[in-house]
Amino acid sequence: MRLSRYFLPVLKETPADAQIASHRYMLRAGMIRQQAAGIYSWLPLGFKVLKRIEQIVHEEQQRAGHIPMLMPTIQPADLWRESGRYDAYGPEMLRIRDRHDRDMLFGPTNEEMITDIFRAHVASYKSLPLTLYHIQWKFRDEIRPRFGVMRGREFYMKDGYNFDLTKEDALHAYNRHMVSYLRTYERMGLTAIPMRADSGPIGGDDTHEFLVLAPTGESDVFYDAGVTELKLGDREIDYDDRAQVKGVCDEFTSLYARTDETHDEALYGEVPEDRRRHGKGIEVGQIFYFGTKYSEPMGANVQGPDGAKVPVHMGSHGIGVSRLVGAIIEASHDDNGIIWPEGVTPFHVGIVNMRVGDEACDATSTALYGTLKTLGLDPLLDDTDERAGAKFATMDLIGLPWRITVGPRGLKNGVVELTSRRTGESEELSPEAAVQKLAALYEGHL
Ligand code: P5A
Repeated sequence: MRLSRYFLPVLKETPADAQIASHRYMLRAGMIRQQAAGIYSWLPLGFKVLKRIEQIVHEEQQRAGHIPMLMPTIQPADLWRESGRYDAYGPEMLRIRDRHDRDMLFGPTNEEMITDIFRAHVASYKSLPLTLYHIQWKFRDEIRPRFGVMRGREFYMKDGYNFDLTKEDALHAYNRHMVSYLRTYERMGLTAIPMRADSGPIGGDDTHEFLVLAPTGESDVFYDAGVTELKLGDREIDYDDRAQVKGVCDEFTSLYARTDETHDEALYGEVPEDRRRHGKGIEVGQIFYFGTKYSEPMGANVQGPDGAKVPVHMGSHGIGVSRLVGAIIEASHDDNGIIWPEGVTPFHVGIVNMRVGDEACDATSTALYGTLKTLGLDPLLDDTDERAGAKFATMDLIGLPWRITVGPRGLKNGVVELTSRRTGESEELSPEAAVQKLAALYEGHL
């Protein structure tokens, strides 16, 4: 993309009502615009990051064997009356009446709807196990929407639902989700720690939240410092291998890590004192096993191997896709702006043409731009006639991990400058060497 033709409405001023870095930078970098409390438009730069995150979520869900689909945002109230949640959900549910006086709602989650789909089309245990998921907008009329996309009213969620014959099978689905989530967050450059939590309006006793540690997080967390060292890395996972998947879950959940909802002072006291930590975290996902809570009242039964009809065991599993944009910024920024991890950056590299109109600068910038694109990279070329200082400030603000600076002085010696946004370190390279280096850096991220 050429910056001169892009839509990047950056703000110079710090918005007064934005209290945390991610909200400030998302507004200043022209990523979002608030349209009503907790409701945002995603401007092109923000939309690009949202889509990169969504793509990683899709890839990791499908790697785990889960099947994508799409359900609507608007749901009939009657489905929720069947499960008993229409009244139980409370004022967070946005209730709507259509022109025929039918009660509808803007879905805050989809347990009822997916259970309805399942009961209409699946009758035998032979169709199990089954995990369906979608990525769709949700609405929760939060009492205090705040911190930008972190606690929105309209927000984008990946929600998946597993259907299994037995509790044991459903717990494997739970474990599979835990491992796939660990991989998903790691690909985004995040450490998200699974913590025992409370199930709230979704239900069930088994639930873990995934928390990114950050002082601006809204959840109180207590943990053994050892959990922050755990990494899934690039180990091979066979998602059908129950023992392996459970082994990974045990590794990630055996040390103490709980939110304040389930915090247990006695158990915490058993953690060696020098490893006890109490801090704040951002909840970027949650997984649940709730057995037959929805299948029983809604009649989602299958015929088992012995011919008897039994309600299926279910769980649901959510990732806060739009919240992740904010969470990643909270975890990765400095005083000058955002620092995107390579896995989610909106553009892979910014090319700053220091003297637009200079023949050599224009030719080299354009050639770099073309070559990078041919290699499958997505560069942003600053071909505007802003001053150098303003160009660098914008690049720092929008946080592309790499910047190539093309200036007349360097070109006289046949070099451009490649700068890391994270370390601020620069090196002078020939344009060809800069391209090669970037291609190598992004291997595995394309
Ligand atoms: C699991 C999927 C559920 O709704 N039903 C379907 C289950 N879980 S949850 O924990 O309530 O939500 C899943 C994730 O969505 C994000 N989230 C939000 N993001 C932005 N603004 C909000 N108001 C908001 N509410 C929830 C969180 O990341 C949460 O973990």
